[in-house]
Amino acid sequence: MANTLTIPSNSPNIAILGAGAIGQLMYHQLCHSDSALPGNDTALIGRQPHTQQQQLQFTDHSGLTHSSDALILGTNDPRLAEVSLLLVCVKAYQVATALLPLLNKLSPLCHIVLLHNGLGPHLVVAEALAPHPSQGLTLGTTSQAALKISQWHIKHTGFGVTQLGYYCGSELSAGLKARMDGLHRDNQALEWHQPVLAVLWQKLAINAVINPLTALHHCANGQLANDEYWLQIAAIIEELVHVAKCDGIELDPVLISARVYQVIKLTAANYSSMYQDVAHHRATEINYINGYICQQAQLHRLAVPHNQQLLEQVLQLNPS
Ligand code: KPL
Repeated sequence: MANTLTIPSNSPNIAILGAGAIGQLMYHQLCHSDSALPGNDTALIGRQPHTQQQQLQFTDHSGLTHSSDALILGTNDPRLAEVSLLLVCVKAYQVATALLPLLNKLSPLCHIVLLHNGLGPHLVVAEALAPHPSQGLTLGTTSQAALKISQWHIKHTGFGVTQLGYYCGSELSAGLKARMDGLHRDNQALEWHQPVLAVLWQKLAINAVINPLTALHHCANGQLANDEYWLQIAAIIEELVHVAKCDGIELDPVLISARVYQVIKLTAANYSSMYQDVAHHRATEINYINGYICQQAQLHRLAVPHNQQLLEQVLQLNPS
């Protein structure tokens, strides 16, 4: 006898893969945005095969804590096939292992958004989506920050811009784009860029400077404004701009440098995600930040000794 699966009611329209600090932040922002529908159309996707209901806590920027009940979809839940928009908020090194096994469980019309530091996973995902052109891929990056207080309690610790742009396959529908615009709240900018890769290389420059240097020198972001780092920062940026150019992306080194120093200043008291990963003995995203620059440099037969050295030094601290 055939085993028919019935799709339970209250299927979410939007799902967030990755229930870390950024995944939960996106969840709270989408659920409480003006564009949110009555009833909850958003769920998180957990690591377990079974679905559960979970109480989440969110401490906002004014220190108020809100509680909400969230659906944590299991990886075997047939409601995955109803999801129209999948926001992938896992670390760069988890994208392939977390997302690829889910692809054949998703609707052929599902649109996927990658939101992580670094570059590289988009190439693997775009290749996996190539036989399914009705699915689409948007890439993005966020400078918002959140801290996990416990597994299901996060605190919003930093404002910042979220930048998104279409990459391949079917385009995001106007309705889903409007829903994503719900991330623009509490005066936080949400920008759409076309083409998107130039802004992702810009963010790569910020991470290629701040993340490894703070991890290696055990310091907060603000310390990198000191003169002693000036030459090294200039060299990292110069190499990155050269590689980007060979990849077809024109970046202005003066503007990139100004933006890097602006972020150093704006996040002076913060400890970068790589500093925190190293401090907690977790894998880092170095292979997708300075490692991606080295990988692309190799393709174009360019030497990038400063980025190469940072890659090797961080890998020595903490193999990733
Ligand atoms: O994105 C960041 C990170 O820590 O990963 C920056 C912008 C460097 C802020 O700390």
